[in-house]
Order: sequence, then structure tokens, then C-alpha cells
Amino acid sequence: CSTAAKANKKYAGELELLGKKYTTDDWTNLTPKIISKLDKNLHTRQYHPLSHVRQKIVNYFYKNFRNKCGNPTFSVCDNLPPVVSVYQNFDSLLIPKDHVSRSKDDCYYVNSETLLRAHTTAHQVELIKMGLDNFLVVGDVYRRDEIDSTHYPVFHQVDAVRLCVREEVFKNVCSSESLQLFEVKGKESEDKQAVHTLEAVKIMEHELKTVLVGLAQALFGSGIKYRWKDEYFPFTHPSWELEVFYNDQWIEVLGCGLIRHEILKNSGVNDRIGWAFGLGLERLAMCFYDIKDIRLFWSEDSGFLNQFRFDDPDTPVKYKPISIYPQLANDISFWLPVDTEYSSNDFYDLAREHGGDIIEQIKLIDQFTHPKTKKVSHCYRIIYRHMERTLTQKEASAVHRKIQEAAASELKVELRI
Ligand code: FA5
Ligand code: MG
Repeated sequence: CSTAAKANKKYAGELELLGKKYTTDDWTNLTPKIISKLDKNLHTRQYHPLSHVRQKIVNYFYKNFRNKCGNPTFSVCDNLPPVVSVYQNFDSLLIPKDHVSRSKDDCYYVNSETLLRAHTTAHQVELIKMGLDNFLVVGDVYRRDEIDSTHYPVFHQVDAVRLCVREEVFKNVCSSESLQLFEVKGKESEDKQAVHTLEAVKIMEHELKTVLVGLAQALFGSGIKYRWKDEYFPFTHPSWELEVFYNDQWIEVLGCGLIRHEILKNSGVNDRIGWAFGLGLERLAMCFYDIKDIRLFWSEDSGFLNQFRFDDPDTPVKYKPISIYPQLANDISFWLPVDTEYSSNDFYDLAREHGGDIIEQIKLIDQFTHPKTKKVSHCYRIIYRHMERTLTQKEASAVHRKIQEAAASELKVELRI
């Protein structure tokens, strides 16, 4: 696509990320803005709201899972580099070769073999292969997506994995000697994978759901209303999503399920059954602290950061906006290119590149096909708002013009002015 072609030209031949060199190719679609986020590590930064939420989750696991000597059983990995292989992000998790989530339109590729992880699940197999049975992975993840107050191309996730041998699974069942984790001629059904016994699956499902409802209660309070939904992930079966009712709406908090046995077999653990889940930190932090705009997590403004300067992550705090600055809306219309591919995500990336964080939202407000020429027109409304001061129309217009010019030259669109 055109942004990829442009990035490819910009990073002709080679690209350095976090001190390592990578060759570029026609898959390269990283942008300087995205690259600038790679070393930010907001999730481990002292006093950052995302770091407080991470700590609340880690504390819950430390408190609830201890071995006989009283030590926490979950290991925490929060410094794994976000540059991963296509194998880690997709193949190792049985994500089919033609799955939409692999597309250049959805991910930030370094080259055809390497990308910025789109989920922290990308590290599951390597950590299981290292011999870990209970672990949390926390990190920044990257997805090309729409632009609004709850979506930003970089956000943070926590993944968890717990693996159990037969004795652990049935430890609370009387006369469990004859109970097994695996059966030979089983069939896959809605409830279970072919290799598993229904009794092992039901016990693991019960533990997983109990742990996660406990986590939701620890985070949102014991009265929190929640519901389970059946879900599909290529790497777990059965799979679910947990939603909580907060501020008058249902919010998707996490995805989870029983790990596909094939993944465990490929990782050298034939004798275990396991569960896993993945959740997003921003959504939780936005609820706890009443943060209405996801861009604020990236703010270096002391008026924002100072509100989170406390040591105990359970300190109840509601974010007080320093002031509300006005929005400025400017539209841009163009004919899409006829000979080159075009996707709205290319335009969103380009606008972010030239407009930065003063862009609050971009909406595709109109599209139509010319009856004679068959050319397609898109009109986008860009909402500009500075988070720390009032933006003048003159400033917004200057940025808007830059975006128009860049769209014409880089995406080969024909402006309709
Ligand atoms: C995943 O990323 C799976 N890897 C989760 C998983 C792990 C399932 C292990 C099973 C086993 P999903 O794309 O739904 O799934 O994202 C997981 C969570 O991340 C969501 O529930 C949500 O809390 C958060 N999330 C997803 N997209 C966004 C976004 N654009 N902005 C903020 N948070 C997001
Ligand atoms: Mg989901």
C-alpha cells in the first residue's frame, strides 16, 4: 500500500529499532511517530496511571497464588522487547496464514518476517518453552486502527498463563486417582478440545472464571456487575470474553480460554492443561481514574502526571481535567487513487504523522462513487484539540494544509477543494 511504499522509501534498506538493525522491504509500514513510542514503557514508569493498574493486577496474582513456602508462583515479565517475529505473533499461536489480523492494514510491520507485537500473547510459547508454568506478561502493543477517544495505535496489555499437571487439577476432588486430563478418542465440541476430558476442562474453566471474577472485583469493587460471552480465539478453546457494567455501559475487559493443546505440545509440555487470558490496561485505567481521552496517557504535562504521584496503587483518585479546551473541526475530501491501493488506515497514519496528538478524532463522514467515472470520494472530518491549551484556527489550518498536501503527494489522492 502507499504508506508502506513511502515508509519503505524513508527507511530504504535498513532500520534501527531499540538498538537493533532490521532490513526493510515492501512490508515495512512503520512511521516515525510509532517508532518514537518504542522506548516509552509507560507500564513500568513510576507514578504513571498505567503502571498503577499493572501493579494492582500483579498484586492480585501475588496475593492469590502462593506456593507452600508462601512465595508468589506467578512470574512477571514486563520488559520483553515489542519487536517480534511473525512466528511469535501469529504462527506459534495457530493463527491461520490467511487470517485478517495478519494484514498490513492492521499491523505495524518492520519487514515481512518481523512486526511490532499486536498482543502480548506473542510471548506465550517462548515463555512456556523456558519452563514457566505460571506467568504474567505486560507490555506495549501496536495496532493500526481507527482514531477516537478510546483508540490509540499503541496500548498496553497484560497476558497470563497458568499450566497444571493432573494432580493439581484434581487436588480438591475426593478419590480422584482414576480421573485423567486426556482421553484418546475424544471429539471436539463447544465445551472442550478433542484431547481433553470434560472433567479436567470444567475444573480449569471454573478456576479461570473464579480467578477473573475475583480480579474484576478486586479492581472495580465487590459489587461489580459482570457477564461472560462465548468468544473465538485461534489459540484457545473454549474461549470467553468478560464484560463489566461500569458508568452505565458494558465494557469488554478481557479475552480468555483454555490453551490449545497443540500449542503446549509444540512447546514440549505434553502432560499439562492450561488457561490464559489477555486484557487491556488503558480501558481499566480510563474507568478507575475517569480519564476520558486515551491520548492523555502519553501526556508529559505535569498537570496530568502529578495527579498520580502516589505509592499505593489502590489510592482512590479521579482525574480532574486541568481545563477543557475547544475542539476545531476541519474536513478534507478527495478522490481515491485509481491505480494504487488505498485504505482509510493509511490516511489515519498519515494524519497522525503530520498532525500528531493535536488530532483528537478522525471520522469518515461521507463516501460515494461517481456514477459516470466510477471514482470513489471520501470525506473525513478531523477534530483538532490541544490537550493543554487552546488551539487557534490558524494553527489548525496550517496542520490541516500539511495533511492535505501530504495526502496528495504520498497517497496519490486527488483533493476536492
Ligand atoms: C487479544 O489480544 C488476545 N490476545 C487476548 C487473549 C489472550 C485471549 C490469551 C485468550 C488468551 P483482543 O484483541 O480482544 O484479544 O484484546 C484483548 C483486550 O485488550 C480487550 O479485551 C481489551 O481490553 C483490550 N483492547 C483490545 N483492543 C483495544 C484497543 N484498541 N484499545 C484499548 N484496549 C484494547
Ligand atoms: Mg476482543
